[in-house]
Amino acid sequence: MGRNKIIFVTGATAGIGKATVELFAQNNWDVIITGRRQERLVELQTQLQEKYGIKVLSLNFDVRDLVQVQQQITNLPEEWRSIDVLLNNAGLGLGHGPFQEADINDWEVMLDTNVKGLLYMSRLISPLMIKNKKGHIINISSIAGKQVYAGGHVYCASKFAVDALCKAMRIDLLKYQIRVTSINPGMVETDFSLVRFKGNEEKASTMYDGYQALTAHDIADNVWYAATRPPHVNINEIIVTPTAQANAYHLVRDKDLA
Ligand code: NDP
Ligand code: 8X3
Repeated sequence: MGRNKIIFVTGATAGIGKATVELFAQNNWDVIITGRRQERLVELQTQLQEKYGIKVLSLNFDVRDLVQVQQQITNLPEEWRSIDVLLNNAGLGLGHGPFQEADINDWEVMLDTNVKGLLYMSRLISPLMIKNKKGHIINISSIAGKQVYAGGHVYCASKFAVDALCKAMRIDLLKYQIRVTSINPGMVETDFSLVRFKGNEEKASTMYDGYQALTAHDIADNVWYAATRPPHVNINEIIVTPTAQANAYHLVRDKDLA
């Protein structure tokens, strides 16, 4: 019997990344789970192994740290080097206010995580995919990478960069038949807003008040769809919003429905 396929997910300790590893594990994929919160990785690894009987490799590192990323990828055990899917998911928004008043450190964190982290991961894993003659890089971008909204400045810029990098990687990896997909969600109810508003629960929860936001599982389902097409099919991009949202500017709450 051949071995299971492997998905490598950055930011598997919460939200979209966690829902994705659960869905793939449920479907007999082996999973590489990563994130900075070690206690969550330990708990998730045990849960996935016990519930689904699949193999789990847990790697505790920060995608912003090139030295750590290099060490983790260089030292991947042989049986984990044949990666079928890399999901670049680790990311965040920090702050939501006028550009001219923003905390510059928030910009550094967003650009280092959303752009440079994704670059480090893709740069180091794509040669393994080329060597194995198979692979698929799936990037979680955002509708913020398609439209700029007030107070979104650097978060939007980071996701516009992800959009450009997806297109660029698709071209350069073409001759190796490595697929590249971007998934661009609208509002998904996760810890995203809690992180963006720096722990302000009240402010975070108002983002999801009065309408049905997407769930992390909805996005995991998009990742699954993209990853399980026949080898000759590449889903270039998916833009997905709640039914209550038309784009980055138009969202209808229940009280305003016709
Ligand atoms: P969560 O806050 O729930 O999860 C974020 C994940 O990213 C966590 O697992 C976190 O793990 C990880 N992460 C953050 N920074 C780092 C880092 N420096 N190194 C390693 N891992 C890191 O948010 P979501 O699940 O919503 O976000 C996932 C992705 O989806 C992000 O790229 C986000 O921009 C994107 N997105 C989210 C939308 C939404 O409305 N929620 C909409 C569109 C896109 P840990 O803290 O343990 O390191
Ligand atoms: C997260 C969704 O619209 O808040 O990427 O930017 S949004």
